[in-house]
Amino acid sequence: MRCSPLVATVLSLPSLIGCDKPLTPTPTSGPSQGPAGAVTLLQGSALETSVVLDPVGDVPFGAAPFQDIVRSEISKEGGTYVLRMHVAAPIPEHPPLAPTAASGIVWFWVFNLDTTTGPPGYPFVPGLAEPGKFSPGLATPGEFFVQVSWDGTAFTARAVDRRPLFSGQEDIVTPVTFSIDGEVVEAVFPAALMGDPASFGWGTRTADRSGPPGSPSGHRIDVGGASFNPWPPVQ
Ligand SMILES: [Ca+2]
Repeated sequence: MRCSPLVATVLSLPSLIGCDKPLTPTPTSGPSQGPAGAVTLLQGSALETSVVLDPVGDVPFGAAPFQDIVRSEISKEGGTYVLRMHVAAPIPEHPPLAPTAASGIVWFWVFNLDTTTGPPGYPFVPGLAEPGKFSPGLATPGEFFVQVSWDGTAFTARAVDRRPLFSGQEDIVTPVTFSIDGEVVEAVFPAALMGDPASFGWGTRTADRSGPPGSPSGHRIDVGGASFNPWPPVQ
């Protein structure tokens, strides 16, 4: 991978925290309830929002409730995407790492920019297709993703553009602004970082990581509703 010096444009939201700053999660109200998998559109002044709900308690491996996705959301305001994920319990300031998460925990949003292709390689091992574990075809055909990670010491967040992998180049990693507030994980990135496509599929995942990215050691914990949901949101 190679890192981009570009840092995400930040909306003027008081809850946002720079990606290199310590986090102090605080409780918030519970997530909105509704039928699992529903996609709704909330449209106001220059704001588009897509919301997808997911059941509580559908995580394997005895995973913690703070890895259980219950609501996923993306909004676009101007040239900026705001990503939110509600989980079933507040995320601790120092989340404990289960054996399947010896190297960390990840909350992420995946973007499928081209439904006919999927880049091979990072962060997945080409050819790995073991059920329940990551594989190029199973877990993430998306060309772009944003993830908030806990490695046992610190939280970080980054956007990963996997499109260069199509031509044998390295993926592009860019730090992004994020926050954790109780049950809500939020990340912000400029649409230009993804090429600002008019339409795409998006979805959320949580995962355990027991080895470094690219090793056959990831376990998917939860998928927020359908693997991919339409953007722009359906009306
Ligand atoms: Ca869930």
